[in-house]
Amino acid sequence: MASNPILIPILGDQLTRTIPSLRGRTKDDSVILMMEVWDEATYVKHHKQKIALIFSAMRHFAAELRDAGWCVDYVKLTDDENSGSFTGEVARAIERHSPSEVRVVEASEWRVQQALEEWPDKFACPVEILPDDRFLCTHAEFEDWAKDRKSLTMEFFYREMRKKTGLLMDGDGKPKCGEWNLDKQNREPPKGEMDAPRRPKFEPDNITREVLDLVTDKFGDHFGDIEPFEWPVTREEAEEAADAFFAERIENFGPYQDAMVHGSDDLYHSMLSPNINCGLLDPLELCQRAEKAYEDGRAPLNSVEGFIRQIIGWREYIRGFYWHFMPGLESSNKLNAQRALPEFFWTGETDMRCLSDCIRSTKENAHAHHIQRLMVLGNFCLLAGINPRDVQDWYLAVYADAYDWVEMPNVVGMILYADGGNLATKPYAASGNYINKMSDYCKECSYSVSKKTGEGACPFNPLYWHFMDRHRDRLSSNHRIGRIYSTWDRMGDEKQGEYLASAEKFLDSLEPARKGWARKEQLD
Ligand code: FAD
Ligand code: DLZ
Ligand code: SF4
Repeated sequence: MASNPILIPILGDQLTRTIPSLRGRTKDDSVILMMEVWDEATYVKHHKQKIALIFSAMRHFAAELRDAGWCVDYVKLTDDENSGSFTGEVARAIERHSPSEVRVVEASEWRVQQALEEWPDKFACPVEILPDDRFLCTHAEFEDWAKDRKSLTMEFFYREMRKKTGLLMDGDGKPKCGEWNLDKQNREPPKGEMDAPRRPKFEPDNITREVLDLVTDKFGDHFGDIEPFEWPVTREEAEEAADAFFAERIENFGPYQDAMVHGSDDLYHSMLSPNINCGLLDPLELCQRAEKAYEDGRAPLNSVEGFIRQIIGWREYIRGFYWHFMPGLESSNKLNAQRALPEFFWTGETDMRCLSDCIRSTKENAHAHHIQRLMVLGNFCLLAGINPRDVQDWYLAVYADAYDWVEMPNVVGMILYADGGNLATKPYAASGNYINKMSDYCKECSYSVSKKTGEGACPFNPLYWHFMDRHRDRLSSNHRIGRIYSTWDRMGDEKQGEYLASAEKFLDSLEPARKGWARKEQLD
């Protein structure tokens, strides 16, 4: 080992063997630093499985690097001198190793990047912060695309990314089969029970078992079940999960992307986001595998295009959008939503069958699929006027794939329209009809989806009109949704009054969440 090695901190979502900070380095000139720190584990009270997944994946990653001959300095959460923060741990590591330089890849989150940018002033040795090239679109490319545009429509960004990657393109710059986006073919309601093949389960090994005990001991008051813990925690396992998706589920991924079935938590989704986001899977490689499935005739174009669009379209766009609008995005509340998140988001105790099933899946798996997050949980928060701070905290805490670069634009922009329409051209607001069409939830719900107002009516029905009515000033001029006001006006005062009174009665009945679910209670 060199007497003044290069110190390479690797954060919990940078578990990629080809990460830029390792490139060009040798096992003899570098020390890799990995840190389990209290600050990261508690800035919101993450779901127990999320902490377990990250700690276990970090410990396995460190073990693999050591097996490959690298020197890894691994700080465990319970180590005596652990300072509890990235900055504190890098400072201590500098004392231990006297490095010639610190090399780190930029953080994915604003909060952490602010801390990293203070390191050059804090530490006596040089600090180099490298771009994260695991994303396909650089910050500069996104800014270049966004500048001078009136609206940042994802579809146009996505086309640029198709051209850049060459995915599903024919030779002369045109999309394969002549169309960029086949979303219209991807809106099938569920058919019967839909016995989609389940994702593979991974039995916890000794490293994971130790982490599960640690999480139970230290984070017992956090939301969510710790067991069964089935997530992949190594690259090998994550690849096995991806193999199963490409072998068994991608074929039906497209058509049933928006379908919801009570008790069926995976359906045809890939369930790969927690592993992509912590670095165990490469997003571009996954898209190339999807394209290959199409070329080999194993999956139809609408499924493959849909999957690729989610990754090189939505995922990349969301990341660019986050950095473009931070730090203001975090506090945006253009609809002035002030209601507290209801307690049932944490307990699952509600008679609304759709919500209780989505919250159950969230609690059991630290996961819910996209349309559940968007059109059930998100739609409810939008219509009920839940304040964006509470909603952000909830989504950030409860999902194994949640980091604020991806959670925040989805919450603030996509579900709450709290950014005033920079991300979505209209609010994703819907009555019970939509949920009934796309799921089997309503038939056994204690509310009636066909009843519009009064006792026993599906709460989404009056909430929808209450939302439209209270935001008329802003929404009536929106070309995608404004026409709905002629339906509202045709109802007349009496019918409108019934909708508004039903909604208000329901809203008054909501019990606000007790403090301490999402964040530790502050002592006065
Ligand atoms: P699949 O349905 O198999 O989709 C494939 C991949 O596409 C996903 O793994 C993911 O990487 C990507 N993707 C799809 N939609 C989006 C999107 N809107 N934004 C970014 N990536 C997308 N995703 C997260 O990774 N982390 C989050 O914290 C997160 N928070 C969300 C909050 C809300 C309110 C909403 C509406 C969506 C959120 N999403 C988030 C996006 C999406 O719900 C999840 O990526 C998806 O459910 C993950 O499951 P999957 O891997 O089976 O996805
Ligand atoms: C989410 C998370 C958690 C719970 N704990 C840690 C940790 O102890 N150490 C670590 O390196 N990373 C952790 N992470 C992921 C980080 O929050 C994530 O890497 C950064 O926030 C990226 O900006
Ligand atoms: Fe949800 Fe309404 Fe359907 Fe019940 S009736 S499951 S509350 S949409």
